[in-house]
Amino acid sequence: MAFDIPPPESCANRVIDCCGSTNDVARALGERGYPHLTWVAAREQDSGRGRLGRKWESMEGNLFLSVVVRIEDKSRWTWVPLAAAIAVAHGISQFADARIKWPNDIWVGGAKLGGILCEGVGSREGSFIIIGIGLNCATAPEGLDQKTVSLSDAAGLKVSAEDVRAPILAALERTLADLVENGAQAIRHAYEARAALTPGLAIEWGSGSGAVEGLGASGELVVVDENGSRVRLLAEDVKVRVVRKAADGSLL
Ligand code: BT5
Repeated sequence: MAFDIPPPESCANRVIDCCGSTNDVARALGERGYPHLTWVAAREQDSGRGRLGRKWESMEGNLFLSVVVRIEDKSRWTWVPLAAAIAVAHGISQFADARIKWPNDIWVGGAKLGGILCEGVGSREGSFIIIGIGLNCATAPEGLDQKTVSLSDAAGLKVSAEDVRAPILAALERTLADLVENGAQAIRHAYEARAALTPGLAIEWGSGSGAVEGLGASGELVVVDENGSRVRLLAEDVKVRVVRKAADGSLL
């Protein structure tokens, strides 16, 4: 079943019953000029999406949250996905010790707990970014091409979308303010403290394989490929898979 986008006035800073994708509802809010950090969440989402047209399995009881982000200095924009991931990890820290799998996955124990989809929008009201956060609070989907986990299972107690929404929004406000005021360095340090793809880890991406070096100047993942060449992976382009760990930083 497809849902029409509800009137924006009835969605701003609210939990709505259902929609196709909360990112589309937030986009409509942004296009109407709603300010920085306006959010919308849905109890049900029937066309949740990930990057590159992938599907986001959206089961009832999980968090589907999208936020309008207005940051004037566009040189900061490439850091917004990592800032969002840091905010999610901090926002759920009372329930789980989450890692960030570059660029946008939230991992617990090597399984995917959540994902973030950032979309840039140009509009007459000014350009903005939509941060879309999907988090398996109650239930994780089964039978996917990667391991998944729910926050309730990770925490060993029932955790609802209501329990995490406000802490995540508060952490997002702090992290984005940090990015605006202090620049990428603040985000880089917070990311490194929670990075799942640590230096030396052997990974594969769309067209190659190599070892992780770290983050580049724009938040891209710098890797050294099999030929010893440095390659810069951009968040919008790649799906990264861990192969196995190289303790000395070399390829295995
Ligand atoms: C993401 O994409 O991880 C970003 C997901 C963002 C979802 C939120 S929900 C609120 C807002 N509204 C939307 O429509 N989207 C955002 P990506 O890196 O492309 O990962 C997609 C992959 O994750 C899929 O191909 C599956 O392998 C896996 N996956 C799908 N649903 C999952 C789930 N519920 N839990 C864990 N993994 C999932």
